[in-house]
Amino acid sequence: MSIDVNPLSGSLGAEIRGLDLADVDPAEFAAIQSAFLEHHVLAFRDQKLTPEQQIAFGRRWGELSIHPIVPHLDGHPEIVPITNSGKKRSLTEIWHSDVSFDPTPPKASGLLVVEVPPFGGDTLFANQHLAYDRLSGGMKAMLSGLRAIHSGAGLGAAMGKAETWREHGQVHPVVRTHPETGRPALYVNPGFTVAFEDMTIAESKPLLDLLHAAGHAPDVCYRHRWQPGDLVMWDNRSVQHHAVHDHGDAIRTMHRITIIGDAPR
Ligand SMILES: O=C(O)CCC(=O)C(=O)O
Repeated sequence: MSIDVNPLSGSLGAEIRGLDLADVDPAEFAAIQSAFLEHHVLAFRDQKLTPEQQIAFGRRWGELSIHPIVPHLDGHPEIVPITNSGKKRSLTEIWHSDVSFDPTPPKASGLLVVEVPPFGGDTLFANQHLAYDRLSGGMKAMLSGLRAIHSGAGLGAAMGKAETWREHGQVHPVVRTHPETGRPALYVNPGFTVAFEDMTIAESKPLLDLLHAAGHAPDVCYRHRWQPGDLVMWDNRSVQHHAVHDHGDAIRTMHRITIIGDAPR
C-alpha cells in the first residue's frame, strides 16, 4: 500500500494527504512509520479526530505517557491541551525536545489542531541528525562520550510546582544514536539542558551555546504553518521544536499526545 508523502522542506518534514487517521489499515500504518523515520515530522491534513480517536491512533505508535508536570485534558490524562496563556506565560516558546529530563523521554509527540489563530502561531522544527552531521570531525570527537544534565526544574517552577524539581532531572549522552535508524543526533536543548556532567553551568555555557546554534541553524529547520484539521507527529529522538507566539491574544488550541520512548544511548 503506498501513501502520498510530499516533503515540506529540504531538511525535514513531509505532508500526508488523503488518509483518515481514525481508519488506517496495517499496510498504511507501516508506510506512515517508514515515512516518519525518513522525514522526522509528518503533517497529516484534514483530520476530524475525537480525543478518543487521537488516543487510539497514538496507541498504535506505542504506550502513551502522562505528562509528569503539565495538567491534562479533563477525562483524558493522555492528552495535554496547549492553549494561549499569553506570551509571557508561554512554556513552549523555546527550543526543546519533549520531557528530555525524563529517564526515558518520549519517542514521539503529536499535536492535533483544535483551533488555529487567524495568523501566526507556527511551530519550528529542527533536524538534529543534520545538525550533528555538519559539525567538524574534531568537534564530533570531543562530544563523543560527553554527557549532559537535563532538568525539569524550570518547567516545574513555571507551573507553580517548584517543589518537584528533585524528581525531574536526568543525565543523557550529548550525542544519541537513533534506536531505529542508527543515525547519530545532537541531544542537548535550551529548554531543559543545564550543564555538562562534572562541569559547572558557567563552564558548560559556551559549548552549549555553540551546539544550540548548530542545532537551530536555518538550514536544518522547517516552519509549520498550521491549517484546520492538521495533526503533526514528530520524532523527539531526532527533532527539536519551538512554538512561535506571535498571535497575540488570539485563541490557539492544540491537543498533544506523547508516546513513551527509551533511554537515550
Ligand atoms: O504549540 C506548539 O506549537 C508546540 C507545543 C510544544 O512545544 C509541546 O507540546 O512541547
